Amino acid sequence: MASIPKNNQIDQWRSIMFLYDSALKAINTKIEIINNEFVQINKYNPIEHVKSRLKTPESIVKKLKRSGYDVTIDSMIEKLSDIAGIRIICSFRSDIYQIVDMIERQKDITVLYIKDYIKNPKPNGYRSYHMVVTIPIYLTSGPVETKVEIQIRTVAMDFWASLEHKIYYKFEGDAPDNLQQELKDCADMVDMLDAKMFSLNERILSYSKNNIAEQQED
Ligand code: 0O2
Repeated sequence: MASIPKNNQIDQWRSIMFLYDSALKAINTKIEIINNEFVQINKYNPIEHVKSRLKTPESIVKKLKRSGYDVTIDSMIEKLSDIAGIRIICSFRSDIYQIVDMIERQKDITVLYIKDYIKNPKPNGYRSYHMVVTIPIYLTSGPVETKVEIQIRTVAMDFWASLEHKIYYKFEGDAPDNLQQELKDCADMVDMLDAKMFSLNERILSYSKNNIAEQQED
């Protein structure tokens, strides 16, 4: 196959990244609306914060090489699902599944696949809910379905994942056994903390409801 002239590749790269960037914007807006609707219905804010990012060219090349794929724009589009990534950080585990449900009900979002690392944590202790979705981006030439990876996790899970990520890269994936074991122990503590915070919150909510009911009876 004849090689593509360099400026064509640059143009192709720019057009592709424009699509991913637009998809991030579209999903971010949807999440904001979902959050606002949630606040209206449930009277509290389930989302602590949202982070979004486009994967860097270095990170794209590294991942393609690590997975044994060709380092080309076509293989990046076909094989990588997390070039556009959004992370939604929630207070409680139960919020995660409500948000997932609200995302799944959006008519223009197609869920390609999910990975529920909360129900099935990774052996290292990683917990998070991953959805790979597509959303149409309307260009003058027509709609282009564009992939976005949405990661949803609690504040505590996110705290753990950031530290684990740092250690993973520091030791290039080969951290000493004792460090890996301590991280796994921390992941179990994070899980316990999430469960405790959830039950505490439930008690606080039922206390407020009972208080209001008692005040109305008086
Ligand atoms: P980076 O450097 O964060 O971008 P798929 O995307 O489904 O085709 P993949 O990448 O194996 O294949 O999917 P998976 O398991 O859903 O992982 C996607 C991303 O989730 C990773 O991207 C990480 O950001 C995060 N992740 C997955 N496993 C772990 C883990 O054990 N620890 C931490 N801290 N994060 C994890 P990248 O490109 O691997 O890494």
